[in-house]
Amino acid sequence: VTDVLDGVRLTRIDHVGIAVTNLDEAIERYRATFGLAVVAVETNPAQGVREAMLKISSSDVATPSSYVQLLEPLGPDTPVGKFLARRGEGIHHIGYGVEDVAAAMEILTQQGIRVLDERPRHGSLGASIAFIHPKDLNGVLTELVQAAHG
Ligand code: MC0
Repeated sequence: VTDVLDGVRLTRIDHVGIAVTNLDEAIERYRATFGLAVVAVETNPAQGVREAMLKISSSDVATPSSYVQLLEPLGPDTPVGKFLARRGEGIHHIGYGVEDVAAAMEILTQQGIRVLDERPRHGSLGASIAFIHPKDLNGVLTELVQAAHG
């Protein structure tokens, strides 16, 4: 992250979030199709989801993994629940890696981009996250992910 004019530096694609109606069935489908390892299944009440992270392994050990994130809503009146009702299953958001999510949020806010969170929130695998409004990024709900260290 440098300054406002340069925008926010994205380091990688951290995950692709996919809205699903049945998490356990979706996990089995992705496992059987791609042989992905399930590294975590977590419930995040604040985000209204039960979710699984499936690791896409890189052959280069220096490159951090990226993930398929399967998202099942905890109820109809949650972001993923509303998305499923309106659009059905499919890609819900893209998560990009950043080094410093709080600094990134500040830069985007100064640029007039709508950051949906006032402060970083808890994401999968201990990450700090923030969402950007899909209408400000060409219809794609976008998440910034500062991975947990150690
Ligand atoms: C809604 N819209 C989307 C969208 N959801 N567009 C693209 N991708 C999505 N996922 C569009 C609608 O179609 C509508 O467009 C417009 O945005 C406003 O929709 P709305 O129904 O008025 O608004 P809401 O109440 O559904 O809110 C949408 C919004 C919300 C994106 C602001 O879902 C939100 O704050 N999401 C961030 C949190 C989140 O999604 N959490 C779940 C994943 P039209 O053209 O019809 O007006 S949690 C997660 O993933 C964590 C655990 C992690 O990664 O670690």
